[in-house]
Amino acid sequence: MPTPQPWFPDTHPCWLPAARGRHLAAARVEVDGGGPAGATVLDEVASLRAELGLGEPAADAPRWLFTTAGAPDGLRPGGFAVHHDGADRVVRAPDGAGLLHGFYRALVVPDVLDGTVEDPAVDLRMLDSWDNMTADGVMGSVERGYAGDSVLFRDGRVVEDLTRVRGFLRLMASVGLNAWALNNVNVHDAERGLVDEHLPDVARVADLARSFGVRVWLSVDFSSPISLGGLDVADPLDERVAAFWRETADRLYRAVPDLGGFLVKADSEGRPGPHAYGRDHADGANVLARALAPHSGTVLWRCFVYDHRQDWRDRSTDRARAAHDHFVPLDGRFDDNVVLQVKNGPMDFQVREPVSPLLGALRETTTAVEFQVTQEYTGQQQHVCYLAPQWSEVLRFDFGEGTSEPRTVADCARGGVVAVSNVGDSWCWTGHPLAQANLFAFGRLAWDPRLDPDALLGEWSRATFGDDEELLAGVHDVVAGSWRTYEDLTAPLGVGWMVSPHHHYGPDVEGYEYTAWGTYHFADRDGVGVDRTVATGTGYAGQYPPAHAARYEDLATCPEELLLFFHHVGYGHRLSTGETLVQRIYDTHFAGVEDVRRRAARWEEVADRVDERTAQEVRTRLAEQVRSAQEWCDRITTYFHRASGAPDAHGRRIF
Ligand code: GCW
Repeated sequence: MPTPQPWFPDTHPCWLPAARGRHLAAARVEVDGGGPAGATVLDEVASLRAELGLGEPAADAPRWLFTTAGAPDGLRPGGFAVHHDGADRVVRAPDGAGLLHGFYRALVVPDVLDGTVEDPAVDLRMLDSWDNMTADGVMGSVERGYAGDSVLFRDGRVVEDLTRVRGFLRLMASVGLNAWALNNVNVHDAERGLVDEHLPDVARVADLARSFGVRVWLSVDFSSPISLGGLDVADPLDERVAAFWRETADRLYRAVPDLGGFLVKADSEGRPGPHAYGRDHADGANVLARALAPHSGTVLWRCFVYDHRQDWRDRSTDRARAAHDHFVPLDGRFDDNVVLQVKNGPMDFQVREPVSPLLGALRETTTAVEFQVTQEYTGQQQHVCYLAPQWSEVLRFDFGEGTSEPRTVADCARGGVVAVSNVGDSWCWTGHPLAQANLFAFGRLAWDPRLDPDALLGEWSRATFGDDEELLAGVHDVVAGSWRTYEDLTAPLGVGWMVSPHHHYGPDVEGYEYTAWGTYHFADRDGVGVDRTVATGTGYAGQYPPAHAARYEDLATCPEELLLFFHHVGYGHRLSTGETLVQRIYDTHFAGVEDVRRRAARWEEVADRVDERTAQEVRTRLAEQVRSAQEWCDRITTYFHRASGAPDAHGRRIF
């Protein structure tokens, strides 16, 4: 008999409230096959019944059969098909993960239609936790985490009670995610031991993850051969180093036979890597890949490589170019089980960036795209900022435009769709209750990049808040379009980084201007923006295929939302809508504040329709969002007013 898992009494159920599962709880549910993940379906049903106070179903209740027998040909792992047979339902899948995905689909969308076939677009759908085993005074135990501390680690070890971990895995599985990197890509002393002294704990987590159709990955430190192996080098071409990695992999796979593999941040922001030995990223990735290959493991090698000790006086170096410059020459040199993990943009998860040209440039190397669900640069779960429209835009971006071969980012990223998690041990999992929408939508888009972000918002809110149409309309008005609002307030026309250094919350127009990070906007008395053209600038625009390169190169055809990313533009320059550049900057900021006020007021119209705690947590954060929006507006309008001397056409208050 399955053990009813207590729901997590003190936590928010997210988009999986038991009340939505009455049809499943009241049914005769049978599971045929599917191993541990199949068995979880029965656990879930038992939990639903326990929570809803329902006993065993009546003998003539409708039947839900979950079976791995007779799945349609061609369904990918994790996929499922639903068939109606009178009042009975049959969910067929090739594996247990598929059964579980079908179950959760029926929980989120209770009237799942006859003939539904859901097939994931890509095999690797992953969350990367930036969780550390110990907390620091600044960020707690999650780097760039805004939802409390790690659900997995505490006081230097994996937590004993995995209840919250289970809840997290449930959220993942319910939106079709199937891979989880347990620890931060910045691997510190404590986490090195995950491949070693903490391995039994990793195995414990992997067992649990397996029952949710999720495989686990470990972030490893490239210098482990020194710190753990007692060698004097970590040179990837040194046979002793290769042996260290082989032994490490062998040990790991004895404990976790289905380990996904390694996630690696190397030669990036000071992390160790192959460059120290005069080797390149292919050498570095391949030594790990060869250790993992006998176990069918994969190396996810991050391409977030740039000079973080740049001299701001040096106008010839452009951080945006770096990933493409480093990795394109290596195309073809990576082993088959290496996947290059590329951030969605060339800089770093800004609210607006062009799509990373590297995503379309690697023809002989498997590529994965990496997004950031945690809102490091997008309001840190204090602001409502629904990011699915951004991810959707990236996934649909077509490198093949102007040619006969469509090549969207979703087509190119065959190696996986990955994101940095926004989850912590906060009451509602994501700090801001409405940030749950981002986690939900990320999973769904990884599953099917063609899904419409607005439809996903509707799907999420209905599952979370129920069928109260007035409430749903209110939630929609508070959340929809909030990405654009954050952009309007913080990143005019594609210029980024006007943010407080280090913690990245709130405005500081010149905070990054004279630093070593390669993050400049070059505002002066005449204009603002970075000339990245081939003709007169850094040449970054030339990293795109011809149709895109030409469009970005020309001030007249460059999309306005990216104008200042590609061009240094005079304040008096007339935009398509007729106003000057500086007037647009004023207008979007004043409008942004109004927009945030409207969202806060809209919440008050529906807040009494949700539970008290959610109402209050959202209210508090919206108040902070209003304050913060005003701060952004005041600082940026004032800065550009002082720089340009141009009056606001509408005579509004600038300081
Ligand atoms: O966005 C930046 C963050 C770092 C992070 C880094 C990365 C994990 O500011 O905190 O480190 O990117 O992606 O590696």
